Amino acid sequence: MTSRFEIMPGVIHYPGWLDRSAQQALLDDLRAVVKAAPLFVPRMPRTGKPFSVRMSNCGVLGWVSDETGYRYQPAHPETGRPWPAMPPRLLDAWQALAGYPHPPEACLINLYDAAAKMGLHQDRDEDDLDAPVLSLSLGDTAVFRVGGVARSDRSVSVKLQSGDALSFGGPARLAFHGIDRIIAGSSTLLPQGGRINLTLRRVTRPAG
Ligand code: MD6
Ligand code: FE
Repeated sequence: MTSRFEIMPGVIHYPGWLDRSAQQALLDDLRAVVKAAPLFVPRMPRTGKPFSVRMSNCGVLGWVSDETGYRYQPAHPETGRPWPAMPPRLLDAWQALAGYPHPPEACLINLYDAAAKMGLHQDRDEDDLDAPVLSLSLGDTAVFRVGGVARSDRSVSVKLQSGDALSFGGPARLAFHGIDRIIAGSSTLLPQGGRINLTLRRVTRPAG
């Protein structure tokens, strides 16, 4: 039985949801995913400024960002190949924690080095906002910040450690959030250090 902390209405933190062997197994799954769908550097809409994270995706859809905007698409932006299938382990996590009757369609994979951050943002590129976004963290601890639906709302920060899960939905589905910093050297999971964050999303509205 893992503990469950509701950080604010709709944001639920499950510290240590994956034990070390489950983290290792998931990492092995991800190595196969990025072999088929190599990490790429997303760019900001309009300016083309590169993100500080590298990313990839698995699932039937993947999130990409470049000069023309943010979007979901069925193929890798550089190889043109379909994204690899979502590993069953990720579907299991969704089943266990999302509380949503339809499967996720996209899993974003973000790789942070010690200097990477993620600015405050909302996840609003999905048509289905009834499903939560489910996040899993591997490797170095991150300082995650979450506020309200207005950028200026008060925010709180929580440390996400290797193996933690975070479900982000309901009244918080459009809350602003970001990663302030990575605590280098805080985990031994990734041989080169750094952090991987996975976010599972339902993108399209289910039929009916
Ligand atoms: C990260 N996470 O943890 C960035 N988005 O590296 C997110 O942007 C995020 O953790 C939506 C829901 C949960 C998240
Ligand atoms: Fe996000």
